[in-house]
Amino acid sequence: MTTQAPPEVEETRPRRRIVARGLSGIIAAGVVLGVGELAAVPIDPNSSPFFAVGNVTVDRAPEFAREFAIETFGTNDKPALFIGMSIAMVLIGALIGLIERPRRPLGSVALIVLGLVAVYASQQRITSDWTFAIPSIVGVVFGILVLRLLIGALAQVAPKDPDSKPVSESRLPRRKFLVLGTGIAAAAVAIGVAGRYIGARLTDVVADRANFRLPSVKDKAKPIAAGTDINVPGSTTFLTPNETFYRIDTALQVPKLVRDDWQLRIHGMVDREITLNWDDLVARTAMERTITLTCVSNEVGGPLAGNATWIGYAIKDLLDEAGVDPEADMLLSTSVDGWTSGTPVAALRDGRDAILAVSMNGEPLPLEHGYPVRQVVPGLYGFVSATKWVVDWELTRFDKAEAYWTKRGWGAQAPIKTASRIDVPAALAPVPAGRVVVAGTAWAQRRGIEKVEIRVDKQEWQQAVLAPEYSIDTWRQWTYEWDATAGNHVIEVRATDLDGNTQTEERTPPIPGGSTGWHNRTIIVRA
Ligand SMILES: Nc1nc2c(c(=O)[nH]1)N[C@H]1C(S)=C(S)[C@@H](COP(=O)(O)O)O[C@H]1N2
Ligand SMILES: [Mo]
Repeated sequence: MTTQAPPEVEETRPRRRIVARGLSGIIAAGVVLGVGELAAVPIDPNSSPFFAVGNVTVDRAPEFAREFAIETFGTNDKPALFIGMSIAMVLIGALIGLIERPRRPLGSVALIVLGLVAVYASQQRITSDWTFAIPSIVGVVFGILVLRLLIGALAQVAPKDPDSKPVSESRLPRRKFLVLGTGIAAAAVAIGVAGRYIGARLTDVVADRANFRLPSVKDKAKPIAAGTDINVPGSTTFLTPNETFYRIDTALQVPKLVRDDWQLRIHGMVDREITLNWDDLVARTAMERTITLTCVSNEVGGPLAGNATWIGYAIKDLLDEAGVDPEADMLLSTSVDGWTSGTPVAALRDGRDAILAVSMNGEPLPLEHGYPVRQVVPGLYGFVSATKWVVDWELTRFDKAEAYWTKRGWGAQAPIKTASRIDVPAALAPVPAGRVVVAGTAWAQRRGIEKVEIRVDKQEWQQAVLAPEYSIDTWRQWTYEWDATAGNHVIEVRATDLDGNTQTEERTPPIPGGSTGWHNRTIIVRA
């Protein structure tokens, strides 16, 4: 213990010391992530400690947390997760800085423990091997070095600390700390950004996609008849542009799979195992179909459905080529990032247009929608059918295998439930009294929509005017002319499918097999 008079720093600025310690920890945590990001470049984008932990968080999130995230952030759940993780990192980093001492390196021990967590997380992907642990280890080694350096420099500034080195009279140590801290923080950010940047350039999937000439198709999609699109401003268009098409997946980083690296292995309960590469695939006869995709997580009235024209190859033909064992009732498909879905083999062979798609609305698949290859199966929710970035097909049985969401409490088989939605007038946007156009969409893929009914303030149900049916596998738009009087009104909608079944009024949540209930909207009508 020193008996010398402490410098002013210590007496007048005790708070600054705490802040400086906290900052040291935050900078060290930033170094772990920044270095980890760069170290991940030669291995795999998902091997960085940040994404390794993020992926495990997504895969292991309890159902209530998932529902909360979807309800609160919708399809912005990924940015929300990144922000949440960054806040957690800052808090944990600050704590690490506060408990680190030159001779009692508790913060360093905490960093090692966190490093072990990241190493564990890095091993959890189907695609990971031991090398995925390297970025976390390298990151933590650098993080500890930086933490020791900064806390050591601080100890010189604050000689009252029992562990500290002898007093230095000058203010140099403090400047040294500031320079070191700022310099290292800037370097950590630069290294992290460089890692992301180089990683993105390494596989130029963007150029690969731009160079892909779509296959020519003779088996075209049926033309879209006039009136199929109701053209009511604010209402769902018949085709959904790729830019606004909903996106749902567990991929924190969009997989970067170039066509040359793509393969589809068809194996399991088959007569002949087949592995297709890109050229094998595009040598086949292409078909084009317009099909409405729907997510099981869609709430009543929600936006998680979209309609696109897809070009691809008949899944049925590929299955026939491999020769499916009659005992196999499930196609377990796996994406390049290890997500799985289980599709009933029967649904793939009953004559519906189940396709292995390479194009969406006249373009190669957008990266977020599965480039270069995804599945599209009419009538089944996406989580049991629409595998994006698909690379593996295993023919198996529902009593033997379980896909990603089924393991997490969702259904094993999930046909799309009939749904209808009011799009206009917009919620709570006042409309003038008089003739008001109510419009929206309805879907019952594989069965088709027979009628849509509207009722205002719980009075008699009235028939809406349906747009022409395009096919039973696409949604069907509708309009209803309403003579609105001033005041607040509640409009409800329900649809009946071509089997004659009307949507049930009973509200049930999306899990396990899709939400039910009538969509309603309160409309404010001005005098
Ligand atoms: N690889 C992969 N494919 C996936 C998913 C996923 O998480 N990973 N999600 C599925 C779900 S739940 C839906 S609803 C559809 C959504 O497809 P879209 O994002 O192109 O709209 O993709 C399916 N395919
Ligand atoms: Mo979904």
